[in-house]
Amino acid sequence: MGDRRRNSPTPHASLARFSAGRAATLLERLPSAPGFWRSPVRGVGFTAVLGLVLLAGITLLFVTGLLSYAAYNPDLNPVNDKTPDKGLLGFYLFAWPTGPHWLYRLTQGLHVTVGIVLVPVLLAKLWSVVPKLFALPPVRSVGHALERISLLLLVGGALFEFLTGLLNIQLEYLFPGSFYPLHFYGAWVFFAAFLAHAGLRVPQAVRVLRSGGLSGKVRDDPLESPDPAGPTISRRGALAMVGAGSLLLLVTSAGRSFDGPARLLALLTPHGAAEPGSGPNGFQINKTAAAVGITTTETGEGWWLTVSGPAGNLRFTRKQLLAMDQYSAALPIACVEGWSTSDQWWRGVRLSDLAALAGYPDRPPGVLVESVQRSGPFRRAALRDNQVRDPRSLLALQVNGEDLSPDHGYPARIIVPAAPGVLNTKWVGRLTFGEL
Ligand code: HEM
Ligand SMILES: Nc1nc2c(c(=O)[nH]1)N[C@H]1C(S)=C(S)[C@@H](COP(=O)(O)O)O[C@H]1N2
Ligand SMILES: [Mo]
Repeated sequence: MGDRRRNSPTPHASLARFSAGRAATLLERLPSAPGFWRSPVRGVGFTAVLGLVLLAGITLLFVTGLLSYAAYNPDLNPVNDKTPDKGLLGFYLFAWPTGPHWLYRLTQGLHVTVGIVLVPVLLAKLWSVVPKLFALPPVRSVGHALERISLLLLVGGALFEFLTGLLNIQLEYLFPGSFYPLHFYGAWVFFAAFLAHAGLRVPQAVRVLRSGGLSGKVRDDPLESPDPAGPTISRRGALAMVGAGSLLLLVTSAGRSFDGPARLLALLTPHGAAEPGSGPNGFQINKTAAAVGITTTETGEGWWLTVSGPAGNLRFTRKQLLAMDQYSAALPIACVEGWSTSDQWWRGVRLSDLAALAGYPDRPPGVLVESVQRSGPFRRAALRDNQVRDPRSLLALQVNGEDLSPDHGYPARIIVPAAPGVLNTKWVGRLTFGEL
């Protein structure tokens, strides 16, 4: 300041000095200047704690995410596969089991709840390393360039996966059809970058926490501000705030996987609090009959079920189905969006009995299920032989002691143990048993 006011020998030199000074102060004010980031909370110990939490949480997210894809049995039939171009990435697929009957409820409840709960941790982690993202020069060597590219995939991948996941559960099918491949490919890119980063950083994180601990001084701490501002909160306090944020999200979202008062607390999520209404059919609905254009024209007196197989095409009215042996099974609905119901008391005809009528008296094969619904992504689904053979797998006609309501799939719907909701086709019109 004072410098600039002094008289200079020539106007030109003064101008040059003036702009150089201005440029220097401007540079110091940019996020790329080490002095720009002044929070005394930043430090490699703080980053290490958040990183280790993410290591556990994101590994769980990746595993449960891959399981969710496997649960659709995408390799069984193209109608189950929302990512048909997966290629080698489908190497791990297996026949999804039918037990324990709450399996998908658990894996997908964890996937969505952990994803929501990790948001504050992810944001805090990004905040803790943000000076590094702006550091100049952007690239120092070939090795450094490679690391920067992997960081781009890591940060971009993390933001992309969390955003697409959160938007999908909040705004149901915002990206119709395309959500599944986007989130699936994104997961592989993100997790590859994540593993590379963790491989480099976990040893460092463990070392730092063993030696200095969270608040201890680390020599040449790469994340400590060179010009720290006065403290307003301790590192421990900042971590506690992140933890409190996560806890709040946990309390306001986990309830969508439970009944009773817990569900009332699920304020943050669709199909959470207070939605389902009361009565025997008073549990969560994904799409109502009206939403997919189902009317009594399709499901009223004129409805019949077609069952196809080696025995030909057989037709059954609802009355005829009700006259067959009826079985009960206590099974939940567990949606890919993470919400689930507790066990409902379904009653109807065993899929294996229908397979026997279709010409497969023992060891029935899989079945292609088609709804009377004319369009929409979930109007058809294929079930594997292990699912057809499970005695709890039903073409349900009733639930909790009453006829199915129109919204829960009247006149008949599929219910299969441990399967994702998308395989529990509503308003069924045709079953085709055989090689799929
Ligand atoms: C969503 C996952 C994660 C994201 C987006 C992320 C992002 C980042 C970024 C952008 C940096 C700055 C890199 C640089 O230019 O130096 C960084 C540094 C660091 N990360 Fe992560 N990270 C994640 C997970 C993890 C995990 C699982 C660990 C393991 C404990 C970890 C430990 C560290 C450590 C110790 C540093 C400081 C490195 C240093 O400057 O010395 N991070 N992270
Ligand atoms: N015909 C048809 N069946 C369907 C769907 C659909 O859109 N159409 N949605 C599925 C999905 S995604 C879920 S989670 C369950 C929800 O069943 P509910 O609405 O009875 O709870 O139904 C499944 N069956
Ligand atoms: Mo669903």
